[in-house]
Amino acid sequence: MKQSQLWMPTLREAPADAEAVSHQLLLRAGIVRQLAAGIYTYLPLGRRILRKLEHIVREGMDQAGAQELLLPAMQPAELWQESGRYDKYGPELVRLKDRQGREFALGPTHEEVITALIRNELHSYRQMPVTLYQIQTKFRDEKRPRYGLLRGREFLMKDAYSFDADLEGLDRSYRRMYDAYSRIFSQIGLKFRAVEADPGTIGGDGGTHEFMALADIGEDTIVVCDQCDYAANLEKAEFRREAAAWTGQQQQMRATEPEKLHTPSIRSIDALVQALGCGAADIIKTIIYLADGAPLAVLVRGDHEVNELKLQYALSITELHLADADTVTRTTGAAIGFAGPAGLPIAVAVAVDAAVADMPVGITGANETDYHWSGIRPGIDFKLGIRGDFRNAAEGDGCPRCQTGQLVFRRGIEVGQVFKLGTKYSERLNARFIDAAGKEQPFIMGCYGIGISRLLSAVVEQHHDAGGIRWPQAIAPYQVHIVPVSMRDQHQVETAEQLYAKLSASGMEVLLDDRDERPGVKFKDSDLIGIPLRIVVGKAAAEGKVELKWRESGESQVVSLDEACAIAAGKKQERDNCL
Ligand code: 9G3
Repeated sequence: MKQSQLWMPTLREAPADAEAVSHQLLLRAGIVRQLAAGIYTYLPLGRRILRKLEHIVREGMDQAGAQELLLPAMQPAELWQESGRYDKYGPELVRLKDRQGREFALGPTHEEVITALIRNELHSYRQMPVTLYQIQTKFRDEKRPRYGLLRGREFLMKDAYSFDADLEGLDRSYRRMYDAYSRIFSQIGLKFRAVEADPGTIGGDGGTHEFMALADIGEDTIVVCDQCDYAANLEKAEFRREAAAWTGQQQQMRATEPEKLHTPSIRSIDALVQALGCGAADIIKTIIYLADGAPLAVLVRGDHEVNELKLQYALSITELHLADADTVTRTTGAAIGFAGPAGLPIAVAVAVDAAVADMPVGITGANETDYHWSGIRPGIDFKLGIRGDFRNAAEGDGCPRCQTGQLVFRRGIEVGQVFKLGTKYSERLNARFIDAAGKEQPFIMGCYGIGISRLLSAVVEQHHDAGGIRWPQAIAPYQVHIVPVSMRDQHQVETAEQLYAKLSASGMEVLLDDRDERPGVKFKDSDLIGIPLRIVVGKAAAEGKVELKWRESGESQVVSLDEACAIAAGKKQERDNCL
């Protein structure tokens, strides 16, 4: 492709409202343009990259035995009413009426549609397992679209659905998809971790995994072991349980009776640590919740955070909300920041995290504004109430899987997710088959998503530098960027043309920068759009030499024309092998 023909409107600066690096670079490199909030056009360069991503995902799905189909984006509201989800989703579900006034939704996902299709077509266990997938535009009217393609309102997703006759079959389908995802993300060149996620509705181990691309812009906090491959999202992460040793402060406090401390306006853990010279681990943090409407005091150590999901599961709480200031004052008799377990009204249930129950003594709020207690002894100065694991994993906790690893927090962009749905949709939509015993059973389903357009941004988040994007070989819009330094030097032009013809003839995707621009502009643009291999045709062309420059590593070498072709082709050979 001649760059003078390519419509690639690069920008020197990104618009101010583009915060994420990937968003800035996708705009500056002429890859996308925004039509409306969260709604994007893929320009020619962007379309090429998207097609390569689709190709890799398609290959991966086909190799895993899944079959591609294409489902409608317009979905009759009746299906969502049958599944009970029509009212569950609010404004995020894009709704419209057809000319007869019949209600439709623009598909944010396709569980209902695929189940309705299958219930009319699959009737016997002999026809299973079957996994179907599509690559299609999804619509979700996000409240806060942001970071370009990372959180859009119209985006490209591969969504797959598996149908099995029993749970063992689902395990097999799930594992095949899980393994296919690992291959796909590796092939794309993404650093990722498959994290155990909240199993949500369907029980059983391995209920859900989320594939997280590691990136600081990521909205999800994941917990990973620094030694083994344990990884989980924060709401589900476990940790090795170890009784903490008594701190010096705790030993001191243990020796004396509880003492009331005047702590005017000292409401936070940090302020308390400053004022009392204690550690956060010496404090018993008391947080007041409304659990299904009833006040609940949750105690966690000062250096820990409440894990609300664990709390809800353990105490079978449906609605859990932090109590507002008035409720806290009504419940504890004090302003927020002075709540403590000692002296709470009997009506207030108390949930004590195991780490607090292990403390010999601690500093707590006095349930009196501007006062705290030191030397409060769990089980002596207050009843332990309901004990359990109610806290988030913390950095430095031991790994729950291997005995030596420690947990560290990372940020991740969710680029894929695999779910075991079980019969959630087949029951609601009455999708059944006849099993081997002649009995009618609901299908056992799984669903599997990859955010294809989101992948584009995730790759850029992981592959860029100050100069711009550094595309991994497998999805780069072109493989080689030939840059003649001066279009006025006939020798350079001829050499560049020769190289372009030869490499293109060998099947490579080549971009030739034939613009009559200053070298600096050409090199800046080349760094920006990030084609993996640049061949600079400069003065040395007179001696038949050109300079190869690798975008990812920055390495460069001067070689003969033939060597340049061989190396470039070899690079291509390497790519074809891995595809
Ligand atoms: C909705 C809206 C937004 C949604 C959903 C439904 C997320 C919804 C979860 C999934 C689960 C899997 C198949 C591919 C992989 C993910 N956001 N989800 O169900 F109506 Cl407005 O989409 N679906």
